[in-house]
Amino acid sequence: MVAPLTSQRRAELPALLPGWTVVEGRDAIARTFRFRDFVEAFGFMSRVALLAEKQDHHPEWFNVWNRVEVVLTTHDAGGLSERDVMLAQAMDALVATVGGP
Ligand code: H2B
Repeated sequence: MVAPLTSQRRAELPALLPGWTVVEGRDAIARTFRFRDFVEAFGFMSRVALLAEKQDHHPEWFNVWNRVEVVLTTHDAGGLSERDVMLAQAMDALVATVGGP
């Protein structure tokens, strides 16, 4: 079992992850990434997949051409945990180098 995010940490989320929103009706966060084309979008997904596997923490995501819609939550915590914050920050850092929004 993974510890859920504390309420103090939740209050920090907007500042920590400004590009992300809280999903309505779920304890999860979401962000839509847009790229120049499919190859860039898929390149991003490939990099994230390797990270996710290393962290043993996997995104829910949906891709159409240049768009990647990501939802993060921790199934083992029944909601958000520090693992989601870490993966979201890693994705944000990746788009800064791969290109994107
Ligand atoms: N990913 C996500 N998003 N949440 C989890 O709770 C989770 C995961 N648990 N990836 C991992 C795998 C778990 O199922 C394995 C057994 O460690």
